[in-house]
Amino acid sequence: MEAKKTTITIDPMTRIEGHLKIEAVVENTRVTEVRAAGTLYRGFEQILVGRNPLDAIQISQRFCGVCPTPHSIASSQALENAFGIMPPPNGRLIRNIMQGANGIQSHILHFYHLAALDYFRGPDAPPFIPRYEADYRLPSGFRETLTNHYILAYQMRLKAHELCAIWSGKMPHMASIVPGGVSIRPRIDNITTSLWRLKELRDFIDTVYIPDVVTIGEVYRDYFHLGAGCRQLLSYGLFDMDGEPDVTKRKRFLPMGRVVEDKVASVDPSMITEDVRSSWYDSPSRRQPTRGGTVPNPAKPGAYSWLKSPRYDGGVYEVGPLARIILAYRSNANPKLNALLDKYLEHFQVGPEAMYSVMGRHLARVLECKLVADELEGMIMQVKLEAPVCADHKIPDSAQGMGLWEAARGALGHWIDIKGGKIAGYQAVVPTTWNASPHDDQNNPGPMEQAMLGAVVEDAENPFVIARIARSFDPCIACAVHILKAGKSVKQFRVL
Ligand code: NFE
Ligand code: MG
Repeated sequence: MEAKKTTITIDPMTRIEGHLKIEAVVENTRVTEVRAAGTLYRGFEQILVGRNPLDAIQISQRFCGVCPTPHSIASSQALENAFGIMPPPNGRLIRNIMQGANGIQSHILHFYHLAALDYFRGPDAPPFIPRYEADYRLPSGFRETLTNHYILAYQMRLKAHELCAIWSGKMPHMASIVPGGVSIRPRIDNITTSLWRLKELRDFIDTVYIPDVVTIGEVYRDYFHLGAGCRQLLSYGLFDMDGEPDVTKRKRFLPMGRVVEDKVASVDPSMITEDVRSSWYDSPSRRQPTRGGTVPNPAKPGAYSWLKSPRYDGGVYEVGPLARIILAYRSNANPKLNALLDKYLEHFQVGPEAMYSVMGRHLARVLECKLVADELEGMIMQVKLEAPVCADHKIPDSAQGMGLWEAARGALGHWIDIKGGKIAGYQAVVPTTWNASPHDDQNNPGPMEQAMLGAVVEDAENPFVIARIARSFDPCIACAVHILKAGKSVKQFRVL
């Protein structure tokens, strides 16, 4: 019998950040080919060239309104690496607090305002309609509860934004990150007002967010066995715990490393390259970010995405909460995390391998949120009122620097090349570039593309399974210049 072959296009994918298009070939209900495309051009790397290096911290934050905090930190770390300085303990701690607050805000945003509506039917009123009809399995009583939590989650995000802004001046886009540390001097009221906001957030995570993820996980247990992806994980590690200048040796609360075939491996930043075979760029392929280029060509034959394909030693790697949590778990880096994850694996009657899945990503995200929120209190209490917050710097005439950090969505790297005291080159390799990357030079699909292969789509007119897999990665294709082609054709949109 001839196979029934259909191509499904979801463009734009809604309830994510930025502009993502998914094209999936379905043969006899199974997904056999996927192309994930970033349809928004990010021109920031060129905008930075020729400017004062200090501008990078402010401009690179504008990559995105959800994750300005990690961009400003990665950028300042790249500058510090180039200048040969490190922040004093107070500067390091205050950055960790801002990062923690931003991560908590981002995870709550992703679960309640982007992903949860994949699993529960919201009220029959905007913004909850129009919606697609999926297999909404929760008993009807949960509809009201989750709608209330959806609204409560906005208030919690406000608290998390405030927790960050107490130290950053404002959110989004922060004023206080500077090379060598931060520009805010701690006062007793910064500390006390941070603590009570954190307490409310911790209560919400413990009594609302975790139980809601567990409730959804219980009725969608099959999603622990769907959307595995590439099963290779990469993390640069979250929160600096000491002032070691070499980032690969620095102690981090969640470690730097990789997981390959369930074994832990180290990270050598020189193994990171970006392929552009499938990307609309004419710059050379498989270049390290220190030598990378960004030369757009929207007419490039065979290309289908504005995202490049970051690879580690040529291999495909997933980044994000799943990578951080499984790497920490496999490295026994944090006994509290291992106990927490074991408790929920037992609850769901699955092994750690089931974390490579749609529901595994949601579970990793909420457990990380708890772990980070619990850890922040100690960091806030360690801030010293009279101690320095920043090291002095001098802009060198010529230098290179690298900042490796974690954003909510995963491993984030900024690379700067300074010549004549100005930015000569700037490359950022962001989490969603890894996760939503297109096919690479060896034709290997990116992590999200791989996660969709083999998925069963019963109704090509309503491919909600593909949307659930995409959203489990919390993709963000953010913040740059649209490329528009004027023309008469009217595009057909499927909004999921
Ligand atoms: Ni725009 Fe971001 C995060 C970064 S993108 S949200 O988290 O860096 O992948
Ligand atoms: Mg880049």
